[in-house]
Amino acid sequence: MLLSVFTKQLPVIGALITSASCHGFVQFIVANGKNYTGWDPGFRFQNPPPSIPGWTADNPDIGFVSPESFANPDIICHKAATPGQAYVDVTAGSTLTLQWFTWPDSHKGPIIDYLADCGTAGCAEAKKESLKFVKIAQASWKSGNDWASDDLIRNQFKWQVKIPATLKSGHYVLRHEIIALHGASNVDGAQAYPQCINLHVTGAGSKSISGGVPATKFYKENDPGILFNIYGEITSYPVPGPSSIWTGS
Ligand SMILES: *[C@@H]1O[C@H](CO)[C@@H](O)[C@H](O)[C@H]1NC(C)=O
Ligand SMILES: [Cu+2]
Repeated sequence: MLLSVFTKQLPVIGALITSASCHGFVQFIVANGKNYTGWDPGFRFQNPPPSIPGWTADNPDIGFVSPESFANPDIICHKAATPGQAYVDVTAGSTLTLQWFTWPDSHKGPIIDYLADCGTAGCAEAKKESLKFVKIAQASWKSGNDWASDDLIRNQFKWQVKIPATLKSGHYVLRHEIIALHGASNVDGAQAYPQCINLHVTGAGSKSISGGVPATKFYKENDPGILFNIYGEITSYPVPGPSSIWTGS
């Protein structure tokens, strides 16, 4: 399968993955009953890369973006990302499923979803620095040491995102992200795993996204939800990023 292609072609990188203990990426996206391919880090060895809705990223170690880079374009859609050339067709108001290729137990943290409107030009040529994102969903600490990431693992690495029913039809980038906090009690110890996917939203909605911000403005190294100790007794967790959720109402 995809991963075997990956290890067959580059055993050195395969070893690197093992030493980095293999974090994860969104391998499939299911919407309106169709199953689409996300960006697999192994696709970097295909020339040309496949035409898929998932944005490309330079992440051969299946790694993360560090808080040192939170003001850098790498935080937008992962390292050196370029736009996906296809779209996931999804009806406003429906729920799509993002299927991660594995996720480690240790990597506890929030799972956050954002949307940006690509405008009439569509997303395939989008300039990521110009995308203005709103948060559409967030899940984080639940109780004890149980986090949204544990829900993902319990659900066979599938995560569901509902597209707001009133969202007007058009082309959007879904920015789906897990922030792993296992090392986050140290400055620059948090790990962001953003994944971008192009959506073609259809339906009768009429609401445009408003109040979005560039992803380079989401987080800072010292935000209370970025510099956070998950090993003490937790009573609350301040989810990082924009404080409001865009619901389309
Ligand atoms: C999507 O397709 C892949 C590859 O065929 C499969 O492994 C995966 O289970 C499918 N996902 C869903 C939710 O149907
Ligand atoms: Cu990891």
